[in-house]
Amino acid sequence: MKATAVAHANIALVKYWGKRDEALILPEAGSLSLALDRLQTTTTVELGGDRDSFSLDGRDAAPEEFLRARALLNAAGISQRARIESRNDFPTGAGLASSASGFAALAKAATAAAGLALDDLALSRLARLGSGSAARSVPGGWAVWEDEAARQVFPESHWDVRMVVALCAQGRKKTGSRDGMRATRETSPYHEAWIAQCQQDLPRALRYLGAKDLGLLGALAERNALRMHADALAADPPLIYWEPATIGCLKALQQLREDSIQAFATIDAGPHVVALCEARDAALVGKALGTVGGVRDVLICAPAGGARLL
Ligand code: 2P0
Repeated sequence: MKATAVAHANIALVKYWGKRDEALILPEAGSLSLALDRLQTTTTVELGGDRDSFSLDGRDAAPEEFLRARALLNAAGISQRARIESRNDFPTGAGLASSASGFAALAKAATAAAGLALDDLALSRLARLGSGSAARSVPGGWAVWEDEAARQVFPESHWDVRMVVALCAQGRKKTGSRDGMRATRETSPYHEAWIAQCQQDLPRALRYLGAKDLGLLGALAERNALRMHADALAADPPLIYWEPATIGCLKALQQLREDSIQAFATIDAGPHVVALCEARDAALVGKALGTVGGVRDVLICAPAGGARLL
């Protein structure tokens, strides 16, 4: 009746920004991500007792998170009350995809606690009901999510790249991804073009990933992220997720490329910049981003696998 699971956050190179079904959490276009070793959530679920509880990093989870967790348990057919304890080893709610690792770990731990043996596809489908991007943290490695569940397209061992995370602000962002992508879809005049772009980008990105072509994959991922933000900036009211340090990091990566270091940016619905580079360049890239004004910390992450029980 009790189980603990670990899952890693993932960062998308072709991004998910728009739902075709709000209730079922189905994406308008496919996305591609990599799970990261140092962005990890550990969740324990104990069933039984007389009420639900959900603590996140030692505090009561927000009501919305609580409702999403209960909806996920209900969808798995778990009617017993649950005590959920979850810990992130990275900043929560700051645009570092903590909901992805969080709901993937919850799906894994809760179903194990209930004695249910779900395969990865069924587990991914379940995690998706907590948060769309959580579908990709279940299989881990390089994952594609297009419909009800995400699947791993290459294992974490496929390619020894790094993602260097530059933390460009502290604290929670003002507009979460769920509200942000809905507002963008409803009000940005560029949204249709954005979705068409993702439909072109995903098959190309998979080809470049298969060929381990960092120059092509990185450039595609950077364009994809900037176009997602162009779409969000065009919403009414506009969604400005960046801080000055975000621009500083983009410029620092441009300079590195002029100096023949291959490093490319992606940015989620928050201010932080994540740079994709070869393992051998990661320390240099980390140093360059660490000296940008306003950058608070730099985390060098390697590819990670899927959700697993401890
Ligand atoms: C992604 N993001 O592909 C994109 C890029 C943020 C920017 O997936 O409403 O928290 O729970 O499905 O999963 C974050 O969105 O949103 C996200 P819901 P979610 O990684």
